Amino acid sequence: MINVIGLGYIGLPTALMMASHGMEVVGTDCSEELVATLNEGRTTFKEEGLEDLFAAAVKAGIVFTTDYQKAETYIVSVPTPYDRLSKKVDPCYVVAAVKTLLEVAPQGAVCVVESTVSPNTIDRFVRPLLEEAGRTDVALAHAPERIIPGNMVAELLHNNRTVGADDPEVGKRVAALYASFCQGEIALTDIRTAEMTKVVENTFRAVNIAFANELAKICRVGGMDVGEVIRIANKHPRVNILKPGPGVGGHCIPVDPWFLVGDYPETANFVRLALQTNASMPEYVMRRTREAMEERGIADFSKVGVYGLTYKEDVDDIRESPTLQMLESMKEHLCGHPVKVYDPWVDRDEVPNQVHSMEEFLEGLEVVIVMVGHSQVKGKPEIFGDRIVVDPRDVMGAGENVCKL
Ligand code: SAJ
Repeated sequence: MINVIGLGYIGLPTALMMASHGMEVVGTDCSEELVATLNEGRTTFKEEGLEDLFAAAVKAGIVFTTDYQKAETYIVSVPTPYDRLSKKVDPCYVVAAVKTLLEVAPQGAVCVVESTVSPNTIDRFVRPLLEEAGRTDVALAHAPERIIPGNMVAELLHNNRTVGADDPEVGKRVAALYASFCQGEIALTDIRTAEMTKVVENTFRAVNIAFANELAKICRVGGMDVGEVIRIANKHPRVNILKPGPGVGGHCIPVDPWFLVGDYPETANFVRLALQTNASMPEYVMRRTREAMEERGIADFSKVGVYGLTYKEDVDDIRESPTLQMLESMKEHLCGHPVKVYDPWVDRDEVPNQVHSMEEFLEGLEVVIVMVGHSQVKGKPEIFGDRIVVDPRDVMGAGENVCKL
């Protein structure tokens, strides 16, 4: 039996995938509310293909509970926040999960950590737990997740994966488990290397986006179209620059690279600068909006609305979203009058002055900042009528009223 610990954005699809591929799976989460929702037959977030996968897993007999089980294999997929001051990974949830599973794990069980951790976290914080509990019979492995929100189900099936283990035989057993649904290649390595590759992958993306964002600023000063520059440069067979935008959000790309900076402050200079560049973008969009307003003689910020609250298009996740970052920096400029915000993917009230329909949103607005290119508006500037559209993601197409980064 497999006990998946943590049923969030990664644990839930993973548990469902395993159950729907014939494995006996129990999903455990500390949130009674979340477990109750799943047991009522409802998924806890929106994701392409998740409903069908959920139905297949329920049919196959998946169980959701708050209790840890006696299982041959544990998959730990709990959050790993970072400490905002030290920038280091905070392994408290992983530690708590492993401590609890050790209380019930049978002899020789395998504990696979899927949560993203920085290199050495397992050696420093998890391995000692086994020793303290007198449970060195439990084998450790690390199989960092790689799936992208918005395409999680397809990526679970097709992405290559990494499995790090102390014992190559354990590595092979864990790889065989993933291979029952994963059609990608599964690389076997040791635990530290697996930890490092995960952080490196997200750091690579953060650095590439930072380069694109810096190019956007350079092109603005130099009077060039950054979109066209990148499009043409990317025709080179060895160049692949990502897209500039209003900042970088989500729980991974703006967070994981800090683990390297936190652990290697003397050496990770380039990474630090990339993160700072990305973090400067929401404020940059604000300034760009002011410029666009000044050019058209608009001074009143109550005429400005922000479209999009999630960290990227067509997902409902708002963690670390550029919009939240921008609203925070706007507070100073707005003297306590929050701008109107609308996101069709976010039903719940998350920020002040959030509205829940496009009609209500557009009423009285002269300027719309499109922070997220949801399919609802992508390529459809007519939705915003003759309003000024600030378009930091370059998703609205060309238009007299459209202002790019
Ligand atoms: N973004 C840009 N420009 C781009 C691409 C993205 O500004 O060209 C922004 C997005 O709008 C968003 C942020 O970056 O705000 C991050 O989004 P993303 O789509 O790049 O990545 P995530 O955070 O959804 O998922 C990443 C993925 N990592 C890599 O592609 C290396 C995913 O495979 C990981 O599983 C995930 O992090 C994770 O959980 O670690």
